[in-house]
Amino acid sequence: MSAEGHWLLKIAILGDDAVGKTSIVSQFVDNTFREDYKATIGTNILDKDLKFPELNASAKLVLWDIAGQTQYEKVRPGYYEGCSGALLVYDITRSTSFENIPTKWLMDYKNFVTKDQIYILIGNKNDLDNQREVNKEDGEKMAKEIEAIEFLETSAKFGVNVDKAFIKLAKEIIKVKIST
Ligand code: G3D
Ligand code: MG
Repeated sequence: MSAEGHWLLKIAILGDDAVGKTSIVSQFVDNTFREDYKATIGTNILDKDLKFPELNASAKLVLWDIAGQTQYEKVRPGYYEGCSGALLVYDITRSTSFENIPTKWLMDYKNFVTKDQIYILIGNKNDLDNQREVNKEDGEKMAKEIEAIEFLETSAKFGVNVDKAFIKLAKEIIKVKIST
């Protein structure tokens, strides 16, 4: 394999409780969506391999999915250690989850991860358009403001844009790592 080689990328999945973090990760890793919702206990760590022939590279994405009821303050430093990027997730049917992105999740990420600040903004549950509280335009606007590399609306339930989000994020991280 070339010098670009194989990358191990730790990705944090951040956002309020019940925005769909665990559902997004299981859709990406297992192509499944579970209706019988069991709150994540502690931190779920799952991985998935991706290939990027156009970059002559491959990656193992190690996905850290934290639970809301975890004593977040205690686990936080370890959670962010060695992180290469993040998915910042809100729920399009809950505006408070959107408002917490810059004030809580991004601030936290930036406090702990100083080196690699590559993240994507995700508006999840876009299959619930009739319950929508956050416009797509507002999502796009926030993504620009916080300098996210991309904004996507996803449906973890139907697998919409989920793979795309992880592939885009990983690819950007690798590009930056190759060039530095
Ligand atoms: P979390 O890990 O961020 O806490 P979960 O969130 O993945 O556990 O999801 C919280 C709830 O939202 C679950 O419903 C889950 O089924 C639902 N959900 C997640 N993603 C989507 C989506 O894209 N569309 C829809 N319609 N629902 C979604 P319950 O009812 O089990 O609490
Ligand atoms: Mg969860």
